[in-house]
Amino acid sequence: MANYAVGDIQGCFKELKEGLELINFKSSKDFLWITGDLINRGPESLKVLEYVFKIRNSVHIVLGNHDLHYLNCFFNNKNLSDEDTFQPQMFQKKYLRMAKFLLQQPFVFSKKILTKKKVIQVAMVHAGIPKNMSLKKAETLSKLCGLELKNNPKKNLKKIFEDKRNFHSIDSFSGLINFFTRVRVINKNGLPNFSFKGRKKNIPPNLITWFKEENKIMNDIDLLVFGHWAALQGKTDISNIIALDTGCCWGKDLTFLRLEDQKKFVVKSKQK
Ligand SMILES: [Mn+2]
Repeated sequence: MANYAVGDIQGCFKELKEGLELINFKSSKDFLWITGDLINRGPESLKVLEYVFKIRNSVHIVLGNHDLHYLNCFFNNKNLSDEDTFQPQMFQKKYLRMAKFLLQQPFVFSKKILTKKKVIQVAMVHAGIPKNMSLKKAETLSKLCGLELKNNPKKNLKKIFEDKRNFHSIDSFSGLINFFTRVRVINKNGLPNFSFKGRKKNIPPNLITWFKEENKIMNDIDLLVFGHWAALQGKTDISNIIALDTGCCWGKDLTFLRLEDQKKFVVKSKQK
């Protein structure tokens, strides 16, 4: 039995299947950790969603911004943008159970796993974790946000995208979800700046990556995996905070990480 984390799949179904073959993934005994953004931008979101749903008892998922965008379009009949690549069938009534399945997924997930030598605590988030947040606090807040979403998907999904007043407050429902699912850089007060999306070397002087300075959550865990920021090219320069989005839908790679020994397995993208 092994645990494999995979970075942002974003509808790249062929690469996902190739990677699962490469690691010899067996849904009867292994677990696949998915860092969020399962769908959108790539060509086969529907197939990815159906496949992940099929093996749902063997996956751990955290929600990403594209997953939330899909849910917002689904529950609020929002119009798609020109860049969205969802299949039209994904909005039919019969996909309600898959949309509901996605809606149940957390923003922060953690589990203890057994390596050759010891038990380690591993956590996963799509984009990042606020600085002064213990694992317990992050998971509790993730659960509370999830409950609000499930209680009123229409109203609260809309809030995540439209409550712009609170986007930069990690004390609010929409601000915290935006942090968990969209952060890349923060200011000196630990608050997110959502406009910068580039490479690490181009970060403006008043901003830093969310993981650069000490993060409280790292006192509680041995390893943190995240996705979302393809321009990092898998590099954080911190050995136990691992970036797994390597831009598969942009023609780069899909990266898998075996959590037990942190060995990486890489599949070349078939996208242009
Ligand atoms: Mn993302």
